[in-house]
Amino acid sequence: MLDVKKIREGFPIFTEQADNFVYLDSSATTLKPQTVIDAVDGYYTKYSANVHRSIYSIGEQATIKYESARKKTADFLNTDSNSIIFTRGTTEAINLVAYAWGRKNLKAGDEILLTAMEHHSNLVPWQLCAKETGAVLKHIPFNEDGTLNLSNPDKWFTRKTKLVAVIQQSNVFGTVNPIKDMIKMAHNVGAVALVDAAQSVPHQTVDVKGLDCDFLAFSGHKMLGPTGVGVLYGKQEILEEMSPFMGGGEMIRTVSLNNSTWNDVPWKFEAGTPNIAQAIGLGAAIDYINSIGMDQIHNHEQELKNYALEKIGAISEVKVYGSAPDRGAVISFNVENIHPHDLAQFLDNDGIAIRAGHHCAQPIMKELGVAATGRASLYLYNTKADLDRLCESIVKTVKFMSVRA
Ligand code: C6P
Repeated sequence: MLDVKKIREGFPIFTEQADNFVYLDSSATTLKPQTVIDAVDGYYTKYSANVHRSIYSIGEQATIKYESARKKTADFLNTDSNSIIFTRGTTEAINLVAYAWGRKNLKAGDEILLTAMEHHSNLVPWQLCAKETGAVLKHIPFNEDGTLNLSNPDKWFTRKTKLVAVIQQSNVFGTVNPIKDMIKMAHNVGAVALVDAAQSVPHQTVDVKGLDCDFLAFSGHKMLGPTGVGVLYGKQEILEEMSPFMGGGEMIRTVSLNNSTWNDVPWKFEAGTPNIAQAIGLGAAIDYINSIGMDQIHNHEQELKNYALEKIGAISEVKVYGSAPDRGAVISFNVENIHPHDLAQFLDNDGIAIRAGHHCAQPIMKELGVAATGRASLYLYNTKADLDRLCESIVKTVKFMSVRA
């Protein structure tokens, strides 16, 4: 059992905000513990120098801390440091692959296999790539319960499939997809497999060696870290073969007026002064998660999710989207006759933050036949009392709206 009271004491926002503050939007971004804020602040106040170039003490200190954040990230994913590229976030990590791998390796007629439940960040980069290369996009559909329809894998995984890019945990349904099986199916047809792990790495143990994925992307700010830092994991032999994504300082070995040679992986993909403070903050976030224990966090979230589904499901005016047996603590729902934006506004009046909108997954909304949904997403600092407050406020809003109708 997590000591949530103690955990909340380590998050200054709970002191700064009013007593009735309930945060249920961790899929968008998480709150930050003091240890992460201190790590970022410590870089700026104590050793604010550039990395990999400064031959003086604070420059060396900054380099050591930056590279040690890479090592922590690598250990967290069960891999080696040279497979970890710091990016600005999941979006940039996927774009890096679409530009630096996709444009070099895909040609007309090749198939890029995605799913119909991808976030825009794992759709749009491939649309751009397909337009330029002539590759064809295919999308595995989802069932009514929010699980992928994998009943006919041979239809999707073919000799033409060259890249499979799949979300590990849906940011709308919470569904945890059978990613390991899908990576195997991708490899069986000779395709490369990318995992969008933006919503999974913060909530469950992810072992890239065990999964055998070729690429995996996630964001620091969704796992207690700062904004402006994310990670692309790539198998080293694939990264070595790839051309750089962006050109500039850091990523070069030699430059002449007309030609350049490249730095080693992973620095080949980190052009310009990197996001030093943010990467160090991500390292502190990983320390924090390790100190609590990922299994404990996961179990706590699962317990809250079951409680939430039971309580929200008991409100007759509420429709919950998705009922996959294996799902994370993300619950999308609508309330009869109330637009989700109105609902979010009413909940905000009670101090409760949920997200309302299309969640950057417009194709899912289209399939569900709705413009938007409300969404409650949970993390280690949430409690059953938060969910009681959510349900009370929904019921109050339903009553208020029905009196006015
Ligand atoms: N989803 C949500 O509220 P960035 O913006 O690059 O840090 O993450 C993009 C992203 C990619 N994949 C998935 C599965 C995601 O959930 C997200 C971000 C947020 O659901 C903001 S739209």
